[in-house]
Amino acid sequence: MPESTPAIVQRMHTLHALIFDVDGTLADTERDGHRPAFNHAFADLGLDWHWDETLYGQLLAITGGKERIRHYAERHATDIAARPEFEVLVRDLHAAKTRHYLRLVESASLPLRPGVAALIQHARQRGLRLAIATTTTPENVTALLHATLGPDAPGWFDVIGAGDIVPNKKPAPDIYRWVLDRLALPAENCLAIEDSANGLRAAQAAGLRCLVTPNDYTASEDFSGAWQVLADLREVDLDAIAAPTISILANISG
Ligand code: XBP
Ligand code: MG
Repeated sequence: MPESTPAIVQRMHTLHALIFDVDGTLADTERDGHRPAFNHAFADLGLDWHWDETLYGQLLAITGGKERIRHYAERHATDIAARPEFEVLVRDLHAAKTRHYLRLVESASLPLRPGVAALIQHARQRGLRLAIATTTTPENVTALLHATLGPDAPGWFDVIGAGDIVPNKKPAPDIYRWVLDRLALPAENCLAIEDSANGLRAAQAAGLRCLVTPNDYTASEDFSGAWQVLADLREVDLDAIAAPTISILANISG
């Protein structure tokens, strides 16, 4: 063999876990769930704020409900944002909103998106581990899983990473790194499933391949670098996803 034949160093990766985003991925929760819950909370606390579908779509650029309230007030209600007790108001608004959202979820008015339940069941049958990495409040996750997949469903997920458990929300990678750490798995053995550019960026920054299933609010976003972009999870070929992949680590000249 010629002296300078490069040795190709390869590494096989097998899929061990699926890491699901929640809002917009598991279910279309934003327009008809979180948005009316915010509006009910504004009314409860005597504010004349109203987030219609168009405005809410713009506000979704800001992840995290408390962060979204703060962002809105600092631009559209500066007098209120300037109050010394503004942070107390944000906390009270978000607590009220979460109560309204949980009632909506528990009324089973937010179904899973197509293909989600089947993929979760198929992944469990194949012995893949499941996890959640979301910006939303933890009790919103368990309530949605309970309402759509039954009381045992939260226990199917080895790790549920949600909300304020990390300092920086998506598109920062914090929540995905937190979940990978608790799964005790390297990123290359996992696949993230997202609906938005913020979520894709967070997964990418954590070194994860990311499958994107856009929804009405995110359809026009930039999904550059996504591993796959599918209309919904009915199109997922789990056999293809779970097949070992090879990455070329280096070409080392002899
Ligand atoms: C979506 C979000 C969340 C929800 C509102 O989370 O950004 O903030 O819009 O939920 P993801 P909270 O797509 O990561 O699931 O009010 O509880 O934050
Ligand atoms: Mg999402």
